[in-house]
Amino acid sequence: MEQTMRWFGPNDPVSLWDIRQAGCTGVVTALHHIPVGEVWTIEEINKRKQMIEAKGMRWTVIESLPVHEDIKKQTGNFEQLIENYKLSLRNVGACGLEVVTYNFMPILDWMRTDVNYEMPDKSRALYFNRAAFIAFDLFLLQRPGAENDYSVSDMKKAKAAFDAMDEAARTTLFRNTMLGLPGSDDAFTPEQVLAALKTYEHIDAAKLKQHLFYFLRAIVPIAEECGLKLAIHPDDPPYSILGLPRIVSTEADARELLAAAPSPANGLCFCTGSFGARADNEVLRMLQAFGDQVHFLHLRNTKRDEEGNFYEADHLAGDTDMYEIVKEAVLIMQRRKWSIPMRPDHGHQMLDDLHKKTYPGYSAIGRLRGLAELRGLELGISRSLAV
Ligand code: DNO
Repeated sequence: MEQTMRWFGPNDPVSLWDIRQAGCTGVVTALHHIPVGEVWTIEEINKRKQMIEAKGMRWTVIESLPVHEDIKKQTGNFEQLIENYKLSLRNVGACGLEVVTYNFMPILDWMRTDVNYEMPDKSRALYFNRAAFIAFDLFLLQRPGAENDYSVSDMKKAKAAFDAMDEAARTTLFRNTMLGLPGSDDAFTPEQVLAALKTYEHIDAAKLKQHLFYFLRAIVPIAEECGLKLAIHPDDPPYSILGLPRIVSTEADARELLAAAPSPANGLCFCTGSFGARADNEVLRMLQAFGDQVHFLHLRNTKRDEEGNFYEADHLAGDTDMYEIVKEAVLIMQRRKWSIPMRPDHGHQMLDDLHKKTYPGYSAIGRLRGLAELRGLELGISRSLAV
């Protein structure tokens, strides 16, 4: 696997040298300063590319070339926005980049209720607590109609969890759930979220799928022509939240979107942590099924419980058998004769990083640990397969 780490750009507290010292040959980044929907120019792409190459690495994957909400909803000037997206792809291709990650999650990207969950060794992990999340929805966000989405017993648990929180805990919960997108310091306001949710009132999963497939049919041929590999990121967590449809959550979803625009360019960012947060996703089987269309690997592990809570475990621990996953990745790469870019997705905040301000999940040392473990695992597996 090509070893990479995500870099949020010049403002990232983790530097490109840090990434290089972690043993990466590749960097995963995006032009976060360009507003969603605007064209990425060749000049801007090259500027970023040169920054990375100056440190002896290459820009392996774009994560993300974000999709404008109007494309997801097919509102406003979405046709023009699709044209802009195509042009960005052409520019990216002209600059010699290869893999483009994006997602089709409405409004919100990932969601956690706690970004400082203390592990027994005092490192900190990201955590999704279902009762806390429902409490947020019902009592803090006060989303109209939220009570129709949960069972009576779920709501009781949420009420009990909420009653047990003091003001500070409620404020923290609110802040965590309203965190903006990874790489951004801006948080959403409840008014923004409620207003945005309203705009999805008439969009169910079937409709959102149609919009995704429409988008794919428009952009996949361009990507193919430019020698690019598109990699859609799954929903995180992989089910509907806040009444919003989520359509890249399961094996069936992935199968459908790949079939909607068949092409070597139409592929997945296979995120073991996102798919793995759902007990009915057989992550290994999915990797076996989609191996030829996996253009990017996010390796991360989660530990679920029966209540629907999950925390981000060490990379080699948790519910997903990382040995089996990496072994399958090695087999896929042998077959495809291509080194799949991989990044250790998230890591615990630990050691010196406990005293630093970093993007939740993206501190340097925890990811370095994950990467080092995965690198060793891969080496051991490929050597033993070669004998
Ligand atoms: C979270 C990330 C996601 C991912 C986007 C891709 O840490 O894996 O936010 O970057 O969904 O578009």
